[in-house]
Amino acid sequence: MGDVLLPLLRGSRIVLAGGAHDALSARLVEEAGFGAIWASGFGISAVQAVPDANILTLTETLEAVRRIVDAVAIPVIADCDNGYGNAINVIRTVGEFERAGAAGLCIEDNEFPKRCSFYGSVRRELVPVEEHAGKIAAATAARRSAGFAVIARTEALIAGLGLEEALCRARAYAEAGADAVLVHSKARDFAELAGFAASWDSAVPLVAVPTTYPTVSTAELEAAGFRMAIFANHALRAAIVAMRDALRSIRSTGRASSVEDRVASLEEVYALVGVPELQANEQRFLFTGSSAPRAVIIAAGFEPQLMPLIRERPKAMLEVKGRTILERQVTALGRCGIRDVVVVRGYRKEQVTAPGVRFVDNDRFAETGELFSLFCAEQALDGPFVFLYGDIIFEPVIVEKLLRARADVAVVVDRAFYDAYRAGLSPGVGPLDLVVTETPPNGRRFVPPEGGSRVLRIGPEVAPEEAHGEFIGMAAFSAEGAARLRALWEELSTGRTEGLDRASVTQVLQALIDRGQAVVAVDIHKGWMEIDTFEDYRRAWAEVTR
Ligand code: SPV
Ligand code: MG
Repeated sequence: MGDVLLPLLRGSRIVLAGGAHDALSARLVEEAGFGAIWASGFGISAVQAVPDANILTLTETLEAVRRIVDAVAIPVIADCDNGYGNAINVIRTVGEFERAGAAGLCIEDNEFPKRCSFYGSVRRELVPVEEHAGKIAAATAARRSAGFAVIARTEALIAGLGLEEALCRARAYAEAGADAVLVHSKARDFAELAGFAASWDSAVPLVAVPTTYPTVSTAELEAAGFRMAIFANHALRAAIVAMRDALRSIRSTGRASSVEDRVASLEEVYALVGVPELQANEQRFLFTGSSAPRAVIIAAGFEPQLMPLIRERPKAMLEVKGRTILERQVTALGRCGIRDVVVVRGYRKEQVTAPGVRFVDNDRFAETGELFSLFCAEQALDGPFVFLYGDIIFEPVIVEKLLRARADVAVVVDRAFYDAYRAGLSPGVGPLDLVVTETPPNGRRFVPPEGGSRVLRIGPEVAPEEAHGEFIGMAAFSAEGAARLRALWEELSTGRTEGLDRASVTQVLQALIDRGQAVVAVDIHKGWMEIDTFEDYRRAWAEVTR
């Protein structure tokens, strides 16, 4: 992180530094667009619930700074109070904080132990100017990189020693080699510091901390000659107000919902702490424990025909006799050895839960289709996988049969449709995903060919009278099949294929077939149901066992 702060301090524009007290607040400072982090001794002490008075040791502050540095890419200035002792202590302090990755540090001329500049009724004494100048010289001599910024801070105005003393100290520290001088003030307005800046006759840049004179603008600070403004404790103070407010509200109302609209969503927390990275790394590096493929369940869509049943939760979370559809699916997959299950959520995603599964979100579910949802889980498609819709209940034996298929792409086809349609049973409402294979199930008895029959056509365009069966919304891809699917997605995306965002899974299966890919039917005869309508849901309750 060396070499990044000094050019900022020596630039012509003022740099804004946000105070952070831990890694998360540092991320928020960075997210808000500040140019640097001030690792605040006041804040780092406050989150341990101790005063800012050298109560915490160098080691404790160093640990906090290390975590802050690890969490952000912008330069971090370590607030090192008085350097934790004399010039000899400062040598070690510089070594430690530079090695921890700080871009620079700040050392103030308070005696050890220091007291926060704003505390009233406490002893306040400064070390002699020569002593502090010696500490600054020691700091610049101890740094390994010349880019590691040493900021000297004078508390002369805080201690009531007046402008002349402040200028004299600041000049001495600049001459001792400081890269910048922080001149601290607890005046209620900017006049005191403006007076200081007007008399400042050195090229060494000035730093201000507008805490007690908050009405000054950064433009005014810049015009007065300051090159850095540190907003040292505002994130911490904002957090205290928000935490207190939320806790009191929950306590008085007895309900967490009373604060739901003013707390960060869990997803926001996940994003801040790097859960997407964790998920990606799991997929890259974790051994899943077996050679079983993973399963990808698409449960993102909103289906208006099921309102108001799905007002509060998506279809996959509907309960059938005490267990949700998703839970039933996960259990059935688990019985077949599939433990790595990825669920693509969208509509009411916060309601989608199931033990032991991983989630991927399709936040554009309202304007996208199944294929888009499937490719939201693209990282899960880098090996063999079973695909299924989030609205089917099925016997585990169907998955077992599918897993035994030796095909790169296999789809489960219910041959009962053929007989039921010919027996005059209604095919149901809405378009069905029907299938034409190369072997029509002629006659009363039928044994599919070894290895399954190839699918010729699949999707809602297949008319019931020509269909040989119904696709149940479950398919398996070998590693090779998955690679072909990904290649096709890549081809269609690159070609900006019209309607791709809304494409269905059967459309992509048909596109694979049209490109010569063998898609094999795994035949079943009943043993599953789809929840697409109220009537389906009612039937599921009547027929499914607990
Ligand atoms: C800190 O944030 O710890 C500082 C700035 O040193 S101040 O609290 O304003 O002294
Ligand atoms: Mg401090």
